[in-house]
Amino acid sequence: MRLLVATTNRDKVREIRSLLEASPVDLVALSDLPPVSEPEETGETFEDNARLKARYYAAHSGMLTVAEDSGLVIDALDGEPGVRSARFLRPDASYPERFAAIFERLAARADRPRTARFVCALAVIDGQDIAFETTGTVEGVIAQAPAGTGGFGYDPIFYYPPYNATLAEVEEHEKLAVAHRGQAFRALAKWISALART
Ligand code: ITT
Repeated sequence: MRLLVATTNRDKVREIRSLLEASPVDLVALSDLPPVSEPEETGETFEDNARLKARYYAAHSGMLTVAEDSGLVIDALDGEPGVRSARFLRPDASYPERFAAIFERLAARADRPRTARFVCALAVIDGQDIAFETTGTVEGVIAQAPAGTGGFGYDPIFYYPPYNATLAEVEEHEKLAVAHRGQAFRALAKWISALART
């Protein structure tokens, strides 16, 4: 079974390859196919955007395709950056700039809790149809300052209380064991195993 992993984000590709390492599938990356422009992520939910991306790349490739949409939801900022996590502030803003903007906005709402979650909605499209869907989330707190050099994106400001560390301060396997993408792709791995047995 071949499965197109439809993401342009290299950090996601690395995590997904590791999470599906033991699954009986041949993973194909977008970089293995002729280049196509990226779809516009017009959905208002992670689930809508995951379906939209998987449908788009499945139509282009003719392959069984998985896509995921993920991001950081901060309660005190009414869910921002949310589905706009990759574009927050400006599409080319650096993460330190984004962290500074988040800290500033949180400081203006110091009465609110700093609770947050990472969300990963995953969709598999077979032809036109949704073959499998799942959503993973991990609960945490926005740190007082960035810490750690591992992971990617917002990991340095995502403090995970059970580890007493941010997700950028732990080993990759420790992040994958608890985080949103790990949950979603482990559910996908179960679905693949069940399919492979039929
Ligand atoms: P594709 O759409 O091509 O998959 P993308 O990076 O644009 O790539 P998203 O629209 O799903 O993907 O945006 C995800 C953003 O959410 C990502 O760029 C990070 O800013 C943030 N994010 C998602 N998962 C994360 C994680 O595990 N750790 C830190 N930040 C994460």
